[in-house]
Amino acid sequence: MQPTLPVHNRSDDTVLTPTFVPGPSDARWMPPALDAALQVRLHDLMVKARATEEMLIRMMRTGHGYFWIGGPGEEAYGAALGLLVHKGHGPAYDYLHLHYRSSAVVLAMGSEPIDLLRQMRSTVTDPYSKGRNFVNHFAIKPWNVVPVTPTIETQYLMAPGTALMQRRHGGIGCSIVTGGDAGSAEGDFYSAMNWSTRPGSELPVLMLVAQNGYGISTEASTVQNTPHLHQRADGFRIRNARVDGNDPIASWHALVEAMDYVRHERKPFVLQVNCSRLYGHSSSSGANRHDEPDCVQLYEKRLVDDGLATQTELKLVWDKWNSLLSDALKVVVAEPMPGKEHVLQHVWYRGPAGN
Ligand SMILES: Cc1ncc(C[n+]2csc(CCOP(=O)(O)OP(=O)(O)O)c2C)c(N)n1
Repeated sequence: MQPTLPVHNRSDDTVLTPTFVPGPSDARWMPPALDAALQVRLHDLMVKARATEEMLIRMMRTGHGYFWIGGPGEEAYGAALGLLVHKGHGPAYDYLHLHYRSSAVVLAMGSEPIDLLRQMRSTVTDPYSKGRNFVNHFAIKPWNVVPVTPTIETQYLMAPGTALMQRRHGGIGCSIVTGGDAGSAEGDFYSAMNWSTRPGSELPVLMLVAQNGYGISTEASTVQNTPHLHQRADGFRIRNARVDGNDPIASWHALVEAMDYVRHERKPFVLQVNCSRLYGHSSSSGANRHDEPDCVQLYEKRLVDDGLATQTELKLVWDKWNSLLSDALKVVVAEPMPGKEHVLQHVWYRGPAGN
């Protein structure tokens, strides 16, 4: 028997209107204007993601979860990306092949923080894996978010698969794939670029490489002979660019330019986003705070300097999300873990006890 989900107050302000409503011919992609309201909204979403990640780390430290890995430091470009996704189900919409630092992306798309807490604690109410996978491993079928894999970079080579379908389907939907700099040294990254550029069969894939300078404890400069990994795309004649991923405004504009190209030219684009890894690799390296540029702090200073927010208003945003997260934790700690009756659910096994 499936447990009944407890009622949880949803944070209604996370419900987003679609960035683009497809017309009969999917005429032209129209990203929303980055006006003052949207700049403030970007901050709200970045804090939503940061506060959620810091709660996940607290859960790991206090016995409400085991292993933590996540995205503090990737909120700026992540929030911008989440808002720009053409969100929906099926080939007319974007497919997302994300990695384990993509919390800001799915939270900006409208996911609820409580669901990340559920996966952190491995409760049966975890909507992404029913308590089977570790945190930040999303799978959201109604939004074409394909399951995040713990194996790094395999997602790069899956993206051309959904993009091939989208090429045949037509329209403006594209396949978006994110990953890290170390993983981009692996063969899947190069195979993905090759599959996306077969003459006459070019594919609408937006490939993002988050350059944080490390692969676990290995410095990037000891593995690849350039920090400008986007230039690897030159060899495949793929259009490419690099942006300060700690700057949500710059990231927004870079993403709009790249997406506009991929959606309408139906060809790939490689975008490198330089960002920080604020709590190290994962709980296996301690999940302690590192002294690197903090995109949320940088953006808050800018919002105040530009007269778009006051310190008091910024604090209210933090208070709102921290309070929502505390309430969410109280709900999640009371939820059940998977039982033996769940073992054969949602698996390929088709026997008497399966479904
Ligand atoms: C195929 C594969 N090889 C190795 C690993 C072990 N591993 C996990 S994370 C990681 C480093 C990834 O670094 P990077 O791609 O730069 O991403 P980051 O964690 O820095 O965001 C490695 C080697 C793995 N999970 N999968």
